[in-house]
Amino acid sequence: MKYYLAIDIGASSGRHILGHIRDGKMQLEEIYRFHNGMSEKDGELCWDYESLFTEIKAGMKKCSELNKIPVSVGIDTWAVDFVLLDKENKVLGNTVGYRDGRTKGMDQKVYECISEVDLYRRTGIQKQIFNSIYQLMAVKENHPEYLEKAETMLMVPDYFHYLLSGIKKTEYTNATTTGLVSPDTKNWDYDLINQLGYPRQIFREIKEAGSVIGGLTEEIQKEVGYNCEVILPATHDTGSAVLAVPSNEEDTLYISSGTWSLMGIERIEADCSSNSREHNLTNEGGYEYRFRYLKNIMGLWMIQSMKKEIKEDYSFGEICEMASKETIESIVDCNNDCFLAPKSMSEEVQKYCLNTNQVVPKTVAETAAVIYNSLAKCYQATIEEIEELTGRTYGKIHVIGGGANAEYLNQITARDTKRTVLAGPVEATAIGNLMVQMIQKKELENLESARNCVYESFEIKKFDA
Ligand code: ADP
Ligand code: LRH
Repeated sequence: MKYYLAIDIGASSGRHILGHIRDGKMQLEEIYRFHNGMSEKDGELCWDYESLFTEIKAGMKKCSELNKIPVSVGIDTWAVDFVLLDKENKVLGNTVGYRDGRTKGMDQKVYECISEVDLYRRTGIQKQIFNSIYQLMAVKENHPEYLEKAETMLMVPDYFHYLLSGIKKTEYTNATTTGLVSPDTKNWDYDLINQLGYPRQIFREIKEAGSVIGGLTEEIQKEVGYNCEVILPATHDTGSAVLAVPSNEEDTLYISSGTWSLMGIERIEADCSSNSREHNLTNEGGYEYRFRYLKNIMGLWMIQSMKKEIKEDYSFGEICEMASKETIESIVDCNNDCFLAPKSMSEEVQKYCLNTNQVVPKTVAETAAVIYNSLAKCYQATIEEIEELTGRTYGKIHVIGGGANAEYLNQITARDTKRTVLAGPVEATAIGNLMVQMIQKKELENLESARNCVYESFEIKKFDA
């Protein structure tokens, strides 16, 4: 049996999933899971890459214990965050995460170098204040010494791949989320990088998803008990997730639903027009240089944050079930920046309702109901925008990722959008990660047959409009 290991680290949790093909179907085994999140350090919201790497190795060791040694391993994580490495390959500064406030005002600094209109025309990336382009401007403004000392900029999964293999490579799909890659050349836009005054030599050669970058270092082999190839999956988690949408139909609409809700379609050409920019849609780079034309919606982060604040230890399933019994009709604008990193999510939702003269939710169930209903409304508005921009219609929505478990949200999404919702697979990101490794190793023929295999292998629940 040939096993492949996907290490999928989302903003809220990470997991090691072993995959193999049996009788034409993909089989998954979750062998390790760990928590993830940002926490404050020196007044900045940071990730803890050291502890994440310890978890990465602990999960890899599990394969030895189970005597299921993978042929290859690949890591995907959330997008936009990066490390700057000095000449000794040490991380410069705090490992600041995308929800930190350091990017405030950095958009204007960027637009002093290039107008917002030109930036979108060149990169096609939706403006989000936390994109790496704005984070790098924050480094340039507050810690120019880091940029002076930096030899390499690596995106988070590239950094972990480097720690595993000793080889520094930049994977294409995640690189596009920096806002510094050209959708035409699929390479760093060095003119843009020069215009912004970022040191061009820190941006490494870009490799396509599916590239083999090497084996494990001797030190890692000793720790985990085996050697295997390190293969670049679509290292942007959304890039991996969307590969696992179980459909080969032309007009397929998806929501990759986890910490964020990423709603959109796959297409061959990027749309960098003003119309697209005005609707704040993005063209993220995908496997085989396809594009994900989508919108970032604040997503289940709002539920996650609320869950953390409450004293009761409800599960996500319980919160979702409780919300389904409520009748409160208040709606918030999920994409309002006030929900990005509030001190208290429940209070922020309440404040929003108060300020807009709506009923203020008081209980956990009511607050969750407001959030779920607001997400469904946001999905409805986003479909309309995508249909207008693409001139196509979409009769179904594929919901993939952890959020596919949220039955109530699936029901109201079907109700509000008047579309059939097809929910699953839940572990789409890990599956997409595995698909790229399996295609590279010729276990699966190509993306089309891999998507058929996903369709055959996993349960998909249907919710009628
Ligand atoms: P990420 O990869 O961004 O960390 P996941 O894809 O793991 O996120 O999705 C996690 C989210 O899925 C949770 O925040 C939660 O809202 C939702 N979720 C998971 N399981 C359930 C469930 N049983 N019922 C309702 N929602 C769920
Ligand atoms: C989802 C995700 C999304 C990005 C955000 C930073 O996990 O990668 O695609 O926009 O995190």
